[in-house]
Amino acid sequence: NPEQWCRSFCHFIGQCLIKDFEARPSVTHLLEHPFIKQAHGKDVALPQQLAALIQEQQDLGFVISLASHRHERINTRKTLIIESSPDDDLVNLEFLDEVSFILFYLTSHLQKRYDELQVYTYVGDILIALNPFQNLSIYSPQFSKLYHGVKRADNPPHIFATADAAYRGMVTFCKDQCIIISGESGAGKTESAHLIVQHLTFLGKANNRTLREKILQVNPLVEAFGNACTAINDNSSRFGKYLEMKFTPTGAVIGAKISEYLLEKSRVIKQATGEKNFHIFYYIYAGLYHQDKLRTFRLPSRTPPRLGHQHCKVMHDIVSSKLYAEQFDAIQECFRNIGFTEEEVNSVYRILSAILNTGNIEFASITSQHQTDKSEVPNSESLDNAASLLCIGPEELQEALTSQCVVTRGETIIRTNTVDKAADVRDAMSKALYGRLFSWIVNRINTLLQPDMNICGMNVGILDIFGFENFKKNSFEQLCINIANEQIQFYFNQHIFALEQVSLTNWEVDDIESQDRLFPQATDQTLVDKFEDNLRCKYFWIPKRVELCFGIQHYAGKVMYNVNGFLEKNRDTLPADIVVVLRTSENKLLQQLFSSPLTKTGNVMNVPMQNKGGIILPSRRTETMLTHMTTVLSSSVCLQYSLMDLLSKMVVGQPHFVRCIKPNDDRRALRFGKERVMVQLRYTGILETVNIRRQGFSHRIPFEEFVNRYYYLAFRAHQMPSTNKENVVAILERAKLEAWVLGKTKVFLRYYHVEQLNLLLREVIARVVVIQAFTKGWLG
Ligand code: AOV
Ligand code: MG
Repeated sequence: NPEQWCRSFCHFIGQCLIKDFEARPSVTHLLEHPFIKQAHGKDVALPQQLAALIQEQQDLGFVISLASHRHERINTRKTLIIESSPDDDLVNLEFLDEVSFILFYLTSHLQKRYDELQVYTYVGDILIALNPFQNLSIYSPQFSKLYHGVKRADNPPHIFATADAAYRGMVTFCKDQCIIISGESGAGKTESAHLIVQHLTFLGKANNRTLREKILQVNPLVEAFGNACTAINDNSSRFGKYLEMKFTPTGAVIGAKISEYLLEKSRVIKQATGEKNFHIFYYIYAGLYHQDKLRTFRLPSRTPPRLGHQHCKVMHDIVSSKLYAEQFDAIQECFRNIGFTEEEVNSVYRILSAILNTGNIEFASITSQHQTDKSEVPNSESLDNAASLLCIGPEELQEALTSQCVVTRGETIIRTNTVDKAADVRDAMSKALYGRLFSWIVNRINTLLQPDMNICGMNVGILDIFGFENFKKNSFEQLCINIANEQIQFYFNQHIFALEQVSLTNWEVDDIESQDRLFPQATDQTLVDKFEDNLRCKYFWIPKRVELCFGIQHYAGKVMYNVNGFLEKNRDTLPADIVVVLRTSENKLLQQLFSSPLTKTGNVMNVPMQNKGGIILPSRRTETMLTHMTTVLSSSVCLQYSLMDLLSKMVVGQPHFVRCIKPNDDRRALRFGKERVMVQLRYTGILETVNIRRQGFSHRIPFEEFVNRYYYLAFRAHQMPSTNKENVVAILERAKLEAWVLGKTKVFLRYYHVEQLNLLLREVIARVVVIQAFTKGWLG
């Protein structure tokens, strides 16, 4: 059988070449290989097909991909295949042994699918999503219908199928679910999150159309404020977002709630070259310009510096861009639909305009005989504008910017600010205004979309955070972002590879009081010194020749960080004088923003995800970066923010994973960078995942829980069988499942067992409902 021969031949080559493989042998190399020579020598003719292929192709990947020829499929580059195949699931592939070889094989497999526009692939119950970088026609309502409540294997893989599984899980078991989307910057997390919300609103049959529209507008609204154009992604999320959709026990959608995590506020005052401020600033500037309202909002007709670098050009781009003005209209529509009052929206615009004006306030030093460290605002136009928009007195604002009250031993002393210090206070004020405004919008949305308190609901949560980043210059923001990603990867590992350990009791809270550990006298240099003295870890190093830098080997790659401004960014303080003056505002919204107690982050307290002083560490020391990272940071800089708070909240829900992969860095459609994909597959641990999904028992369910969940399958509703081993077996046999294992207290199941059981259960329940409805009608 030539095909079989071909397969074992490839397998054998693979085995032989594993070692050379890292060096990426060329075709000539390959033909030179002793094994092939030997094969020729023995007159073993290479199958023509294979020989031709080796000649033709420039790398080993194609030899390997030959092995997957058994699923010969027509190349339907333009037409979409609505038909499932064994290729859909990596678990069905053969040759899973040596790491590099297999990774290459998997990559080739994904490439083949990508070329056919099959961007989704399963690894068991985990979804891999390749970014298509073009619009696909597979997200219409017809597709939502196609993926509604059917067996997963009936359709090709799809993000809707993952949303459907989460929804089914929630309705069938009355258990909260969460969908965790990961991947590097620009991989497609945010788009995936939108698609999931779209499908869930479809499934949740929002009876009133308004609620459905409201929910669909939550993401665009918060993203206008929290996303921005970066060097990697034009619509990059600059905050982490956990969106919970709330449902009734029967699965009707009744509301939503968002939690925000760690907004990159520093972007308000400064952006790296080629990057932009948050979208909303451009939207309102263009929108108000076209409505001829710049003056009403006291916006200067020359571009405020916070919108970009080269003023004239940027100015021209903003006002001539139809897109920005359209987005402005869309955002206004979102505000209105979700239920914000006109007064509130107006206040939001005033605060945004005030932030832009604040950026134009400049300081000059006053040198008198006695004092040299005093500053003033020589041109008061911007200051007056900002004060007027914020409804506060301009003198009071100037005073708060240029001086500070210090209370020592019961006495109040006024200290003047230098020019630099005044500029810092100005920037801290802008950041605080924006951060609090953002939190307020999020909280307001939550109030407006809160379900009726009397309904005891369940939810599906969707986690979409900023992806792993590695720029030419990386700072504190990148460190926070990359650590958050380490934490998600860690959570994934915990869940997939050590499922039985994931319970809150196995986690210990390490009481690191971050506030106490801040060193008041520290500078950026002492920070590096501290790192150097305290860190002996192979994942961390300080380069010899570059000053104020350190490097970290993250799970997703090496990143060099520049320590400039690290400590200040971590402290993120807002002078009390500013709070005092902002509290005098006559604007209701502004009063609200600054009435709640201050936190270190300058954000409003009731944001649930800010770290409450503790970082959760896994009790068992693992080899993952995370453990090292938390140690690195807690012993030195003490990062204030931990995503683990959020994750620990989520472990109570059943997780579903979506792993987004970026096929190229040029954002080009249909371009598959083999090397790029392979690296991502490697660091996300895809191979281990394939293996564990293939061999392992992904679900370990205690007998009691199992019987309570599935007794309908083998017993009558009123029977209430006892929750023992025998009844577990009875149910498993009735469901005709094979290859399960019984432990002392738990039954060990593979991921597809659970899928089958759930499907059967749904059918039984559906029958019961029909019978009930029938008898009801008959009786009544
Ligand atoms: P990210 O959320 O993972 O990056 P996005 O979801 O913003 O990435 O995706 C980046 C871009 O890829 C989008 O703007 C789209 O142009 C394209 N894209 C992604 N998914 C799809 C899809 N399913 N169909 C069509 N185009 C898509 V970051 O937020 O930067 O980590 O911080
Ligand atoms: Mg995003």
